[in-house]
Amino acid sequence: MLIADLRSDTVTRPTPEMFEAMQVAGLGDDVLGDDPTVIELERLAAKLVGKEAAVFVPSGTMGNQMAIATHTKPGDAIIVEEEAHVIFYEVGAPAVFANVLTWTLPSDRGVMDPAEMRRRITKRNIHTPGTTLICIEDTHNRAGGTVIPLDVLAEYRKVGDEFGIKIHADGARIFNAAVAQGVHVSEITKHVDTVNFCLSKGLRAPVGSILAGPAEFIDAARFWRKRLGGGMRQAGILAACGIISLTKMVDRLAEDHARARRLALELGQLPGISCDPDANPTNLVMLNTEKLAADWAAALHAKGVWAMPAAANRLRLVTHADFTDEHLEFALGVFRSVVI
Ligand code: TLP
Repeated sequence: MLIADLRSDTVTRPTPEMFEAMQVAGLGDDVLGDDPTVIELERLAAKLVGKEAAVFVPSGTMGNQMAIATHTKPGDAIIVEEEAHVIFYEVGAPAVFANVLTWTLPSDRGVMDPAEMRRRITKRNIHTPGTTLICIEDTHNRAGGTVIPLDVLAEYRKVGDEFGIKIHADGARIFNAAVAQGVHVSEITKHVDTVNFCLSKGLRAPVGSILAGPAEFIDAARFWRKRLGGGMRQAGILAACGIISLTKMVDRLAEDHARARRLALELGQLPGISCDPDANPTNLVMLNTEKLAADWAAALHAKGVWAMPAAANRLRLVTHADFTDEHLEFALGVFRSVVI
């Protein structure tokens, strides 16, 4: 039976070219700093996002937490959107590792208001923690893969510069944001000090993320990677796939966006479901369900369509390279046939 796995873009399997690249990759010991394929990936990644340096890390979660811990001191405050991945899905890590306080801000579909940001910044004194980092998420996962407009990013930069506060982007899907806006990724990353992005989502690598930023920052972040147990040895095997991700997998993200739009347009017409396609501009589709999303997920699963609830009445579908046109037609048919 065909399975349409829409749980996440993390489910993509490496391509035949990736398997081949793993076999022939030059290897060393990355903790000792001499794995040539990791070095090549880090150089390529840094150049792509217009930063001095980059470090290859096992996961996006680790990249984000290394960034927060490197940018801050225990007891500092950071500004972050209230439904951001670092708040919602990283198991309280900012409190555990960096020991920071989080000022969480509401947003309009993942986009925080720069004026509100300015109001929430605190200066360190005998009572208040100092705010030392703004953390943004682009695309925004829980908001439905939404994109932060470039002019808003420029406003964030102004706020950061005005208060001497660094900006970190959780850009797990930043290439989706770039493709959706028709710009080179560096047009986004030029507004932030550091960026974390995943190779293992829409870009199809089996494992791995990149944290990029100023050389001195990345040197310091490497200590956090080791401290968190993220030092990898012959990591060139994985980096070889990451190189293919960055050189060959970016443009095809437009296909995932087109299939997501079809899902949003057609499923939003079904009884008991609503969805605004314009609110889901990339590869994530959030369906508002009258009945419980968990009931939808169970009924769909029984028929070969896998999806995860994002909230009680919100079902998340994520398109990716292993979700083809055939899967799309199949999934639409299954949705039409399900009775909740
Ligand atoms: N997100 C996963 C789950 O954790 C929810 C998914 O399936 O979407 N930032 C953002 C915005 C993310 O969406 C994710 C993964 C991460 C960071 C963390 O990446 P990993 O899973 O590599 O730690």
